[in-house]
Amino acid sequence: MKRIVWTVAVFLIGFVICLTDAQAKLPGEENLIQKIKEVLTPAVSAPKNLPADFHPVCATPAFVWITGHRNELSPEAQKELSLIMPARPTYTTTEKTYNTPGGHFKIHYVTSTVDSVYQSHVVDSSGVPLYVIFIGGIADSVWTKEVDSLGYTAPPSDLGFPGNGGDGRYDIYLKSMADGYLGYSQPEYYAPPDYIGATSYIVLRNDYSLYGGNYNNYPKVTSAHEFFHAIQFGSDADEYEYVPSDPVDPFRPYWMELTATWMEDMIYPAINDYVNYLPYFFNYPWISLKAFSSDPGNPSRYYHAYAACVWAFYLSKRFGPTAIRDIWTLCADIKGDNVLSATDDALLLKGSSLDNAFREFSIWNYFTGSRADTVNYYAEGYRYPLVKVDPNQQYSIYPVNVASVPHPPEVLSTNYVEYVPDLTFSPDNLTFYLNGSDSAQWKASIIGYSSTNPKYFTEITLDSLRVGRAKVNNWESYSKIMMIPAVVTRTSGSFNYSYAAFKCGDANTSGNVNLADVVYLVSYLFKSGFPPIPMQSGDANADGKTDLADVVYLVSYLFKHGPQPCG
Ligand SMILES: [Ca+2]
Ligand SMILES: [Ca+2]
Ligand SMILES: [Ca+2]
Ligand SMILES: [Ca+2]
Repeated sequence: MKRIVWTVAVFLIGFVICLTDAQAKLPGEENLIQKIKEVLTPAVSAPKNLPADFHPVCATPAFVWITGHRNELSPEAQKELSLIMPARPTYTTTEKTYNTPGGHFKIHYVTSTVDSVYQSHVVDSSGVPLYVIFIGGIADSVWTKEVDSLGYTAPPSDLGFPGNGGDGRYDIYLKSMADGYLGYSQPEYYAPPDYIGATSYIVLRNDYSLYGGNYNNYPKVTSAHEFFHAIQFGSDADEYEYVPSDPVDPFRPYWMELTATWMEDMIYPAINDYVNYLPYFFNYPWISLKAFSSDPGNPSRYYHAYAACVWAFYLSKRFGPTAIRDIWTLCADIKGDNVLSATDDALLLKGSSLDNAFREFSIWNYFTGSRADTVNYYAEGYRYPLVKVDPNQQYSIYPVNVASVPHPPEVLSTNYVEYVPDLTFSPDNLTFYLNGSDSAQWKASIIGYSSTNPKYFTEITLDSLRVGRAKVNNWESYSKIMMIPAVVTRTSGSFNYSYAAFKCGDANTSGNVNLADVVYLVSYLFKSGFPPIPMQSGDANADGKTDLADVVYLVSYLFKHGPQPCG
């Protein structure tokens, strides 16, 4: 009942705003206000039976775009925001504070009302609740690791700014917030020296029992995650993709979220909470690395930015532990979204590029779960799910000839196409052909996989028509051949591709190459006979055309010791 009344109220508010000032609204502002209201609504249930696939998330994205854009909201939205969200969090009873021993943090809390900290009566000799001391100890530890050990620049101090929580210490507020959220960071004032980075404060839950305990892992990974947001805001508080045509999620801080989730494991490597998000990456390989959604009703996109932390795990293992820091340093050169070019620049210095790294990343993502190789790929890959192969893209009967795909890959995403060798069709080799949409840039790979070594890896190099092929010899030595097309275009969209798997030169699809194929080709070319299926199987010299030159090539191969079909 309560929920219905609330929904109606929100709807009416939205309706009134629509009537009064439709022109002045920013894209997504209604969704933003609703989201912030939702987050700031105190928790109503503790503990409760959460759905099996539920996972609490960071609420920071809703708060990121207020910095620098609050003044662009419609007057109604600004007024509403000032009511629900004052400059700093407030309490309805007297606020208490605790300065952490490390000297960096001031913890704000209360011991009564809905915001009361967990077990507020359990205190130390000076009367400070042990829960507050516990949170303070975590915060000090996170600062030591992220700033002193990993070398990230500390967030700028709020000393000298209005409403700074009392002094220049970094402020953490313990508050009740809605079920489903772990905490958030709020960027606040653009700060010197360059006014690209911003000060910030953090809000953590006064009580994590909703998720099964308080002196447990959630305060730790949440603090590591949110404090890394504070460091990010200090570099570039606007490092997110901005898509004004999206009325729901114009602000997409995917890079902030995926690196903050990765950071959890840098600080607390034994907790592995990030693994809970990973199915939302590995079950949907065709969803963009940049995907971002604030809609929990769309879990594959709602959780995707957290699950995409595997990109940061790949970058940091492959290019060294400072790779993420290097990219964030370059992100800070330009206010706003430049992460993909920053990544490209950082990787060029390390002898790679964004395109080449993304192709390699698509290979790493095959070596998880039962296929994990913790030396060459993800250190904790055995904890990760296997990447999803669509059942309609698993083949064991040849030849294969497919014109469109069930999940055209989005920008910076992939598909996995699986071929199980059929030695009764062809015992020695098969050729894998790929033709990607011309409106995208592609990188493609072939893996010859077996549970034992050796494995086989090659790139399918695509020409200017986005066409390429790879011939895999001795394919019987692998249990599966995987073809992995990846879209490395960086803008937006999803892109179809066609593909085929055949024995090159086997124009009549008998599974072997002999005089009958020459006869078949001649019949097709000169006597209106049936075409080769797929047409590429007749293209023995692999020049993209099936014509007389292929007849000559096949005759040379069969009778004059000429080169093999497709080389
Ligand atoms: Ca302060
Ligand atoms: Ca930037
Ligand atoms: Ca044949
Ligand atoms: Ca040809």
